[in-house]
Amino acid sequence: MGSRLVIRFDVVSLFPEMFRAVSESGIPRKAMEAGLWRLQVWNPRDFTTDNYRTVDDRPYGGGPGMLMLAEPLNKALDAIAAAQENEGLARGRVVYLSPQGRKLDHPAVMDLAGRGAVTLLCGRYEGVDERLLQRRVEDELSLGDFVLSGGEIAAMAVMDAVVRQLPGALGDGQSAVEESFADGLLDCPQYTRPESFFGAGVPEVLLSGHHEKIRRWRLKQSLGRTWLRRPELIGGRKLTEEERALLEEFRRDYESGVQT
Ligand code: 4G4
Repeated sequence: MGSRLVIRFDVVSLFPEMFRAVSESGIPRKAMEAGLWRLQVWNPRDFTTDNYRTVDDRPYGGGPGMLMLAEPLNKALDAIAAAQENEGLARGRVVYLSPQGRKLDHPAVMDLAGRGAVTLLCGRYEGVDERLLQRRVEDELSLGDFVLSGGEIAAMAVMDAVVRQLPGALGDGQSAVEESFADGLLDCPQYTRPESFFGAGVPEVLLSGHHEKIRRWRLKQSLGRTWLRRPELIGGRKLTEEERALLEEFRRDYESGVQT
């Protein structure tokens, strides 16, 4: 029997209720029902010991805002490690979502998808005491160069991206390898009914039933869009002879103003 790919996510967050957004809708919900992934959310407030259940304090050196205390986060991460061990899992990689992290991309998603357990740490306020990060965090990831009010939405984006890569997560007929970025290119334009929308039609070839022509048109559009919108992706990818020829064709069409 082949080993099924299952992931356990443990999330540390002051707002556990937010995570219903990923576990109760769409593909991730279906995948969870199919047993492909599990989620447990841990509230650092439950690991405080003072009467006020304090999770934040003012930064040494002064300045605006508050920081998350190291101690409740450390205890939450200890409890997570114990729970993972209890299930016979290797300790999950601890990932901190922050604007200072390296940019999340498809290879980073596939790396996480290959692990049995992943722990996501969500910052609030102005972030987390650096000593907790030094001691416990193994990887710092960012969705991009912008700031969110907390790491929760970034953590949900990571889980969604990872879960849809697990074998069986997408219904049959869909395949993660056929989608954008699996092959390092942007998706081609797509059309559905009606055949005319405010006078705009559908490219003839898509109505032709000629599967090989359709495949070549789609590949040409993917290459062309990637060249126009994300040229650095073309530079970092060796093209096959067919791809080189199709991109050349797209450029000639584009430079002479031909509509596809
Ligand atoms: C760490 C430090 C991720 C985490 C400060 C998290 C954007 C991203 C946070 C903060 C985040 C991203 C509250 C500023 C939480 N914002 N780009 N915010 N802030 O992936």
